[in-house]
Amino acid sequence: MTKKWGLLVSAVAFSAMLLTACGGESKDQAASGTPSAAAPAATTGTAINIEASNWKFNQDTFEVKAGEEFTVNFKSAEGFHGIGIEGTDFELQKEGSKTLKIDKAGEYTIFCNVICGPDHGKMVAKLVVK
Ligand SMILES: [Cu+2]
Repeated sequence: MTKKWGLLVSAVAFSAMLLTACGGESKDQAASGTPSAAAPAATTGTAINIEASNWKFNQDTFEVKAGEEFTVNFKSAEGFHGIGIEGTDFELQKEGSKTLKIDKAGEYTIFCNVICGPDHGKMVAKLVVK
């Protein structure tokens, strides 16, 4: 019985996610009642906080150190977005935290990996690895 209920809840949450994926308003998220997945894991090294809204990130540039683990805390503050980091297999959607290490210094593009609306293509930021 519990299992059935869990499936139903997942299905409903998933539909809500699909609906908000098109750059919907943030109030949709509250309505979905999805438990927050944002319980921040133990932070490793530097933490960068990336927040996405329609259709931009909270900063143009983020900076981390080469060869050192860092934690990315991601949140879709408005709408439903995700992030990927060019040249890595890093990805997060909606919200969450993940640790990453990049050995090679340089500039990497952070992009939105959810087709989120008309200005999806503008959702890029720079990750500077020094
Ligand atoms: Cu997008």
